Amino acid sequence: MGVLKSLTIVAMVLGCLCTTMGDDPEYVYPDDWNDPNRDSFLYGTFPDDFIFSSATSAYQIEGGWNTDGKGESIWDNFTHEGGHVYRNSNGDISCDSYNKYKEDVALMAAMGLKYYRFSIAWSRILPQGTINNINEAGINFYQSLIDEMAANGIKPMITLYHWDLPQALQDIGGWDNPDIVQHFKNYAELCFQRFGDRVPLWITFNEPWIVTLFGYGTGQFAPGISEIAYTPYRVTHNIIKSHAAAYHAYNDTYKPFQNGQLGITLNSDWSEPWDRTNQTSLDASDRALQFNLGWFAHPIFKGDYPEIMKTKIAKKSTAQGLSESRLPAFTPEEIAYIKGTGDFFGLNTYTTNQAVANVEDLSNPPSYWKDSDVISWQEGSWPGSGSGWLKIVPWGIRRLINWIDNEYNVPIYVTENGVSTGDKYELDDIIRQKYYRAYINEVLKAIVLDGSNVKGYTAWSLLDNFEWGAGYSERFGLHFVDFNDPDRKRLAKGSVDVLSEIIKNNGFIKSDDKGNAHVVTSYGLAFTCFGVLLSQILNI
Ligand code: PNW
Repeated sequence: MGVLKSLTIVAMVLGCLCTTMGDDPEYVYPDDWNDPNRDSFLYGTFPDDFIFSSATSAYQIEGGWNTDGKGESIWDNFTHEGGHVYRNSNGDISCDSYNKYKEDVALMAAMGLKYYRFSIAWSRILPQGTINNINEAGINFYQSLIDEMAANGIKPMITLYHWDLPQALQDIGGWDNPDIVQHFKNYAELCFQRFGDRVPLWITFNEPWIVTLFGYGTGQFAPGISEIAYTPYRVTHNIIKSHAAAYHAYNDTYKPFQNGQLGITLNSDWSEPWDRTNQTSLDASDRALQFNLGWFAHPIFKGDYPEIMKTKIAKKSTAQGLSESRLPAFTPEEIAYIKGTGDFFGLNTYTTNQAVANVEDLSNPPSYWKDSDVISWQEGSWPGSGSGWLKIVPWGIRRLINWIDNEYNVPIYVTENGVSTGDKYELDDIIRQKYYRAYINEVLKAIVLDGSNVKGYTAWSLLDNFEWGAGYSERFGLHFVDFNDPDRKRLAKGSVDVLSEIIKNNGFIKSDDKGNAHVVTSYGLAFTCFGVLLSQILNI
């Protein structure tokens, strides 16, 4: 009798527990993040004109590195040189999208995507980088891709520069030579002329912060130059001028009849103040963002570099015995020319850091890394991914969007967001499925709860691909690609279903989760009934 009595009580307790669980707020990361105010799931939909997209870049997926008249790029040169990339992998073939682009478009169509973000390989259409030698075969490739997309109702969001500078231009100094401004403008105009009638969204640069720091500062990425105190500031100066030149060309000559929008894509982690009750901590977080996003966005959206960069770098340069600041100055004419040259803010973001103030460091040798006087780190306990730098912190994207919205007040497109898993065959990519649901939900909160002006969300990436210095060892794809298969077969991962469902519903509809809640609730009811029944029989 004692056993039966306890069984009854257990059944009733379990029943009540399960029934209430069904109504609990949903957590996508229940074990790691459990702050209901911040982390509870939000059901709801995106604005009607919200854009869902998926992204790739030319060097990472196309292959065909020297096919049909394509010129060499700095990434061809850098990978072929050897010693820079994990296992000395390269993008010679990669996903072979140069030949398989129709399959790629079919994958997008199957997901219900209406936009696709890809980049043009500058040296495919201008093999030497300069306008005097146009490779029509390269132009035809992108025309065919856009045709195929149009046939499937998919519109292009085109990045002009996703890191693959023609080697011939690197040979004359690349982004460190001010002549690059005119070369970039010529290349951009060619793209506007040939493709612009069908392109609603143009992005001049992808992540110039990575270009200038990894390409010219640390040398981890092509062209492999490592000088961290002066060169990144000079290179950024030229990149910003190049962006502005392309914007004006588009705005004056093409936009009036092509009606597209042109912006730039900047990358940043959210910088969480270590102590939100401490002003020094709050300032450090803001400084980290100013030295990263503000470096590019302030000149473009507000005019000139952020005040904090100008004062800090000038003061340090003097202390370091220099006669002028390492941060170059724009003339008043340049400031006026650059200010306002963005129709939107493209944001690539993946993760979050914590920030705390460092003591002011005026010492030699100078370095970009010392200039902001911020110490950043990630908590070891935060959930990880296939990339060492990428910890999964869903709430960070919402805070970052709010920061950008407050700071610049321009339309924001999330142009990249996603997560890597390691190099193994895996189609049920639970980490990525949870990541997309959680991060996209935080974007929804930024719009619905905070009123941020976010116009679109882009998942990185459509395919597993060449992940720069990590080669093929980190997989970001919604689709698995077998790089040992000469046919480079693509297989949909589970995250394809998750994203397709979000796209179909234009957000998160409660009923699509009723399945789970119902199961739990009905288990609960069953337990309760069983308990009640037992108690009746036993007359307890
Ligand atoms: C972005 N990091 O790059 C790029 O735009 C993509 O081409 C790339 O594949 C994607 O993010 C995933 O990494 C980054 O080391 C590359 O911190 C490296 C870093 C961050 C972003």
